[in-house]
Amino acid sequence: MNVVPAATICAAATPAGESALAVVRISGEDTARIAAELSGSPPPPRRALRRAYRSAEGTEIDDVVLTFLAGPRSYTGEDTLEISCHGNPFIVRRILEDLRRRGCRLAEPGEFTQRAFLNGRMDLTQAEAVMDVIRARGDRALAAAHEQLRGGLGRRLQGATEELLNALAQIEAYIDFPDEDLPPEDTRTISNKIDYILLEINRLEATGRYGEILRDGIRTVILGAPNAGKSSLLNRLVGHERALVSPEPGTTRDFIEERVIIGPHCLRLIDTAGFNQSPSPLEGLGMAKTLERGLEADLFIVVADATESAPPPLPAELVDRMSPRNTLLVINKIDLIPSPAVPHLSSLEIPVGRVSALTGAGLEALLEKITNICDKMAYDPSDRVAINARHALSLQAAAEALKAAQLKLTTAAPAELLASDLRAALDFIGEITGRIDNERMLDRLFSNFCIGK
Ligand SMILES: Nc1nc2c(ncn2[C@@H]2O[C@H](COP(=O)(O)OP(=O)(O)OP(=O)(O)O)[C@@H](O)[C@H]2O)c(=O)[nH]1
Ligand SMILES: [Mg+2]
Repeated sequence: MNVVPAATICAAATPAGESALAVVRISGEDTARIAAELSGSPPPPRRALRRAYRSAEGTEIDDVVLTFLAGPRSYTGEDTLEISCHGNPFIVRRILEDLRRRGCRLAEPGEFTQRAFLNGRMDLTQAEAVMDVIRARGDRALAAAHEQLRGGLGRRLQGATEELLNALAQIEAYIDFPDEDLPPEDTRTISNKIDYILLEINRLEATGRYGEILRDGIRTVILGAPNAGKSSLLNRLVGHERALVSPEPGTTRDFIEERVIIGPHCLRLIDTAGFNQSPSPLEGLGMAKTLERGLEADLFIVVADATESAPPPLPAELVDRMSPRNTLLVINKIDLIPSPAVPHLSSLEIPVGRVSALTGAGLEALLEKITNICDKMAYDPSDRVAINARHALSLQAAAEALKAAQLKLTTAAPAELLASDLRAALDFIGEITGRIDNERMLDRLFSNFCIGK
């Protein structure tokens, strides 16, 4: 691997604020020199050295641990130095100032990872997975992020890429003879290859819905009649008094959102305004927002009041979207009526939970029921990958190019036009792993990273 000498960058790798430790990282061509200056002699790689950190002017800044990693066996592929100091933002600032005086410049967001990508330490999907690992909330999200970090998506795309290259090679042979048609057996094998790639693209595209759920959490709306105990249930699930609760119907007007981990899943719980038969104008606004949220929800938790016999008054648009796979009916206030009747919600068999949001009775069983539904809708680790929106766009474009190629095969179009469709598909797939570089896309992608990563 060829690592191009690059300016030496420095940044705090840990967040600002007081903490036990903070880490400052340096990477680039002057790192070995700076590491030697700080430790008193050229440092042995991969060894933790305890030193007094003295600024270039000789002021003692902190007692630190230096770890030198020689390129290419480092995160960025370049010589890298990690400085662990006390977690004091003032110390971190002084160290960064000193490093700048020694020839470093402050890193841009994501620049360490960008270098790792540019130096061939990881492909683009792995670089994106770094952010997914940092942001993962919940075991499933973490499993998917780690799989992608290990190169799982890149490997899946490798198969499709090789098939495409084979098909292209088969066609190239005919490009130089424009008068000759592709023989029928070649047309058939190329068409089969394209079908196979389209199938693989379809499979990958299907994992996109997991991607969103994993990265943002399962959008869960809590619905029901006013006063059913929706906000009380939200508070129980998040474990603190997040939403206002009162005996007055119509307490919640605006929706309230809170993330919560249930089993291996991360849920974005959204408490909403109750649906009321004859709302005031303000309640009407709240209900319109509830409907809007409901239409884009992944999971519905419908709260029914055990003391009410009428079914929860929900708009038909929402009931139509409800099924046993995405809805849980929760009968609340079982402290008042221990064996309540189950109200009719939908013609489908919706699973039912019974709780008292007031006393907490039935909460464990309810959490289990929520987990069971989420297990089926969330990323299944056996799928190995869960693509993101950027990957989906490139896959879609690749599929379109491949379909255009299929059409050309059926109309016996010139081999050259066919080849150009396949090359386009290859480029779109290459965009995903970063084999095809597109500077603007790279800048946009890495600017989403934190500084120091
Ligand atoms: N006995 C009993 N009371 C409950 C229970 N859950 C909620 N309540 C009471 O029911 C009333 C309404 O509770 P909220 O949680 O505000 O109900 P909500 O569905 O959010 O109501 P709106 O926001 O007005 O639509 C409050 O007085 C709660 O204390 C329960 O399990 N048992
Ligand atoms: Mg409420």
